[in-house]
Amino acid sequence: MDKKLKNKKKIKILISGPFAAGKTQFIKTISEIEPLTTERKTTAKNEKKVKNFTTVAMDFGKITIDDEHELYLFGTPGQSRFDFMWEILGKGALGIIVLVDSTNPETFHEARQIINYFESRYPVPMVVGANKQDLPGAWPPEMIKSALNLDVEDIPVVPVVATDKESVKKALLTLLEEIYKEFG
Ligand SMILES: Nc1nc2c(ncn2[C@@H]2O[C@H](COP(=O)(O)OP(=O)(O)O)[C@@H](O)[C@H]2O)c(=O)[nH]1
Ligand SMILES: [Mg+2]
Repeated sequence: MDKKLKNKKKIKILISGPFAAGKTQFIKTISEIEPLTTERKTTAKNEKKVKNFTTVAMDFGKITIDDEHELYLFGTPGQSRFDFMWEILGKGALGIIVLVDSTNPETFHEARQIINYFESRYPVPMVVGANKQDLPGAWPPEMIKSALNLDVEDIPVVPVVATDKESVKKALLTLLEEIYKEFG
């Protein structure tokens, strides 16, 4: 194997957030490899109305940021009945992006619970992605910041369109800046 490739520093990032926030999409958009996903047919009726497939274990994708660094993206399942996976996937993560569907305030409470979970279990740098900013009725990041009660915490809330590569890249770079601040 190419020595340079072998020596690339692997940075593990978690992509979390409620059901249908856009986690699988986010990883699909940016991954250089065909992302591994574990989507299955949605069974719960209320979830089926939102989409037909859901992530049951994880999504996985990879992106090279420069000659020395590779990001490994692990998407968590959204529903809390799968939260045992959060614990497994959280191990060794250097940062977390919590995606929120900006058009669906009903999910904000769950987003806040996910943030609480990772703050207590895996206190690493976090960025909240206010996703689906391309859709009408999307709450702006500042409003989501207040709704999630993040005003006093040092967690950036950035606008995201998970279907747009540049937007996904920007969110990841914001998180990397937070990671560098923390770990140098
Ligand atoms: N318009 C729009 N649709 C999005 C965006 N991100 C995700 N979606 C759609 O929202 C739905 C849920 O996304 P998905 O990635 O499956 O959510 P997950 O449950 O968090 O993995 C899918 O139909 C996506 O195509 C976005 O930024 N804009
Ligand atoms: Mg998914």
